Amino acid sequence: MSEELHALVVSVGKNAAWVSLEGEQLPRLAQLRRASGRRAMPVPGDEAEVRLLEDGSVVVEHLAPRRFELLRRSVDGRTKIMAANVDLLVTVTALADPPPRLLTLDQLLAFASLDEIEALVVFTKPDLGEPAVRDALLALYARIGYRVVLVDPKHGGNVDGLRAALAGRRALLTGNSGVGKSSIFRALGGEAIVGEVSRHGLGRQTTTAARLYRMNDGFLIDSPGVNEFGLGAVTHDDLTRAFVEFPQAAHCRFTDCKHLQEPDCGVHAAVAGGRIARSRYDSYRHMLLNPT
Ligand SMILES: Nc1nc2c(ncn2[C@@H]2O[C@H](COP(=O)(O)OP(=O)(O)O)[C@@H](O)[C@H]2O)c(=O)[nH]1
Ligand SMILES: [Mg+2]
Ligand SMILES: [Zn+2]
Repeated sequence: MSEELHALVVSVGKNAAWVSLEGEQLPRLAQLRRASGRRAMPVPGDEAEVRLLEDGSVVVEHLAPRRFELLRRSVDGRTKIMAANVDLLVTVTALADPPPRLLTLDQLLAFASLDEIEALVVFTKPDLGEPAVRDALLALYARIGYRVVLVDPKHGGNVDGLRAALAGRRALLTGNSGVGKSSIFRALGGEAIVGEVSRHGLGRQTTTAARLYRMNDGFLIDSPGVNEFGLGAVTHDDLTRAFVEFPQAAHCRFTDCKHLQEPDCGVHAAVAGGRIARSRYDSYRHMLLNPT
């Protein structure tokens, strides 16, 4: 006798995956079937049918079709699936320590826009940052149209506000190392599960593999780092659309304007007139000229 159950994939190793069974707090280690050579590798966020064997071991039988795949692209056109079924990309930026790196933030927002996934802009470490910088950044991204949340996960400031913004969402934390992603994950309750995973022997993998925490109807994934998120080769057209305030603020003389040296460029005029932030233009220019 064995039982077939619904599970969420938490973290994936070479031949096994940690899965969270419906109604259970702690993830279990599950074997991946090897029978078929072209079985799909699970990724965090996958929904799976698993079989619970009499001896207590778990086998992944079947992966449900994915509603969404978060892809890492490289310039040579290769892709890697980072996570499945995510519906919210949470960009985490510290106001200090490390200093805010707006290029990373803008890259992640463009990534979300090109992948047609909603983004939430989170700033951390308000206790360490300059109030003026904080206010300017909150205003800048809110004006573009993003939902912005300020949180201090270390001291518990506005954790409830962030929890409300994530309610029912299948969210992925992204951002540079040290900005507070794992602190957010813990502040929202993810620690117990991660702790148990390491205790059961995931070992070193906990630092590199993405980790998932079930939250009400949704989930939260703590990702290893932003370096994993390449945009690949992207055209100036796509990039202009991904910087969502550009098409609204600008009308260029040439329809194929790259907003670099062209005459009568509406984007340049909007930057000069303060309708597009210089930092956003700098990010656009950097991304266009240095594809990752
Ligand atoms: N002062 C302060 N420190 C924070 C805050 N959030 C995180 N930290 C600290 O920043 C460091 C890096 O946090 P961590 O969550 O590991 O960042 P991650 O690399 O993005 O996962 C840790 O020492 C945290 O305690 C915050 O809001 N204020
Ligand atoms: Mg971390
Ligand atoms: Zn232009």
